[in-house]
Amino acid sequence: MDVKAIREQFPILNQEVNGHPFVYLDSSATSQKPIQVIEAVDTYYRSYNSNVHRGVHTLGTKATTAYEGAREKVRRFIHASSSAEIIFTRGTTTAINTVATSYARANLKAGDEIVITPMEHHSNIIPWQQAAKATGATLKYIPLQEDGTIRLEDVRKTITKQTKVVAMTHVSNVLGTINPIQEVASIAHEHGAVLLVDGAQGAPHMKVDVQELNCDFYAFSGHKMGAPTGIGVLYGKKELLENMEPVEFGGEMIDFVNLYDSTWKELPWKFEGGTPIIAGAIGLGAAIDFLEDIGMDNITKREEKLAQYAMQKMQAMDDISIYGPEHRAALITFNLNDVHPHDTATVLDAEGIAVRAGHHCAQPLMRWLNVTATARASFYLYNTEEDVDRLVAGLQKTKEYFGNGF
Ligand code: 7TS
Repeated sequence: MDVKAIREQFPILNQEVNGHPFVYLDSSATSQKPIQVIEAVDTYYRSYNSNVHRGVHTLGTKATTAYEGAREKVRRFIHASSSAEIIFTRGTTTAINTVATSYARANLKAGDEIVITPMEHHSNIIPWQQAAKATGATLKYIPLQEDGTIRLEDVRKTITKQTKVVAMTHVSNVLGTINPIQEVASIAHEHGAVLLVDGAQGAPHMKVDVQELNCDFYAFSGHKMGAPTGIGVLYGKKELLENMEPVEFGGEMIDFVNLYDSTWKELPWKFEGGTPIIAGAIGLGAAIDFLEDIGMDNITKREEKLAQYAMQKMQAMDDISIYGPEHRAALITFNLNDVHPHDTATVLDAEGIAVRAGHHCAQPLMRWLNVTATARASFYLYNTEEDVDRLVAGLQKTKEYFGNGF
């Protein structure tokens, strides 16, 4: 993988921030966008902007072909068996809410259980809290090991015959833990439960084969994989989606509308009420082409190497706490002891280095870690060893700046 050539595709990286060459280490929040994606969106607006699935005019047909073509690219990207199983959403959050509203509320009753983990992003906790409140179901948690992983024996103990839904992140946005989705899917299915996977931090970084994982739902966001904000995907097994009610009603999603009742279009359109996210979907299609040209396995290997390099360098520092397991995705959540993470992020920003500080939308996990906030450096295919060296130098500077206590 030629990282230099890849970096040239990301114009935003080629700038100075606060007088220093820019280092972007916040891709878990949102990734930067390659020129191919920017141009695909630009071309749509400049030359064939039209609504989709309507009339017969030439530009409208071209827009429809591009929009539906993007759906087919997503299908191929996650190895779904049919494009009817690919629903465009606003992002991971909307995708999870769709399942928690439509599937869960129709299928759960008092006494049933929803099983999740304490490492979930708020987007994969709150929709289930709300579904539990609405249905009388109980929300249960698979315990975490000290290193921030889960054990399959605990998964087996937590999931019971009462469990109807298991929802779990593919990759933790804080710990970098990669969960054993295929095994969890088997355990869920043995008990008659469905498994929803939050793929927000999975799909951008590794090959996803939803048939091999055998998950029932897989949710992810385009903006974390080079595409624009405002576009995401809900994958669902056809037989489940077919039996689910839409959550948004209006134009686009209907078949016949009578005065007092209506019928829905077939999959996937019954879940896409209103004018869809046309430019976003076209941008996502371009992002998938870009990632597939490089190869998802190459991206994963490269990120593993970079994560190892960063871990070695950061573990060698004094007065640093690093959270999460040794084997991890390409992100490192940490605290410099005695320095507030917002201070760390501010000093790094003055050095032109962007990291995230805060609770990372995972307050229950912060409580489990016994911290209120952390700093996080997260990597993507355009990051280099030099970026890691700049981060480490910036952290040394932070320690000098906040000298006391070291
Ligand atoms: N699930 C996980 C695991 C995430 O990391 C995120 C976003 C979401 C769900 C929500 O995605 P959205 O596109 O619907 O907002 N994570 C982060 C993050 O780690 N920092 O900023 C956003």
